[in-house]
Amino acid sequence: MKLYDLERSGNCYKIRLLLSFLGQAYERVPVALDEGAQRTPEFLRLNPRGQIPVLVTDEGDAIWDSTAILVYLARRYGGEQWLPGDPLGMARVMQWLALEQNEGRYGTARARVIGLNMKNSLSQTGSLEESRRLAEVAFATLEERLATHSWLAADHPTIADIACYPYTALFPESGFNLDAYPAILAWFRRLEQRPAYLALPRRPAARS
Ligand SMILES: N[C@@H](CCC(=O)N[C@@H](CS)C(=O)NCC(=O)O)C(=O)O
Repeated sequence: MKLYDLERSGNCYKIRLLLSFLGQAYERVPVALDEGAQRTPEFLRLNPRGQIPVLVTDEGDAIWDSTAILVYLARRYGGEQWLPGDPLGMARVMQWLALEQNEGRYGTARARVIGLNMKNSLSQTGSLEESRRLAEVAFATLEERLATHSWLAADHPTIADIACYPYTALFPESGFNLDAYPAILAWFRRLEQRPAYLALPRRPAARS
């Protein structure tokens, strides 16, 4: 397998974290976003959206979008653990993946990149106020579940936890802490204590 990625990308980190939990070997192909490598004709043949991560499977199939790649890896290598196959179990996971790609991406992740004054395609799509409002919806939804359960979608970690973890855990880098959400903070610690956990790609000047 080949993963087209970049160390600092939270979406790429989701894939690296699942691959680590699954114990799967893979080759990393760095994509220099700062140099526009995601817009070359060669890369656009892999992902017409011009985004990382992209996974090329052992059979040579290219899969783009972190959610799709998590689904593929979970079912291909993870049995029933990371993405249960029963209708309700699968739906329970998918609802958290939807939260991550909506309130997570346009709330938590965007509030962070705007707060850090990062100029990238995500930070240009909306305001800090709108992003923080959505981030609070994401945090309240996570906190409500985690106040009474250890994991988001089942009684064990799934790709729901892997998808929602990185941008939530990186959010304090933008200068706002998550102290109002003790269940979320306890969930970070549970995930971070698991064997084969991979450290988050924190910014050198990170505040927490
Ligand atoms: N929904 C996509 C978002 C992917 C995404 O935003 N990737 C960023 C890096 S974290 C990227 O490639 N940005 C390059 C650009 O937009 O030019 C996913 O989950 O994979």
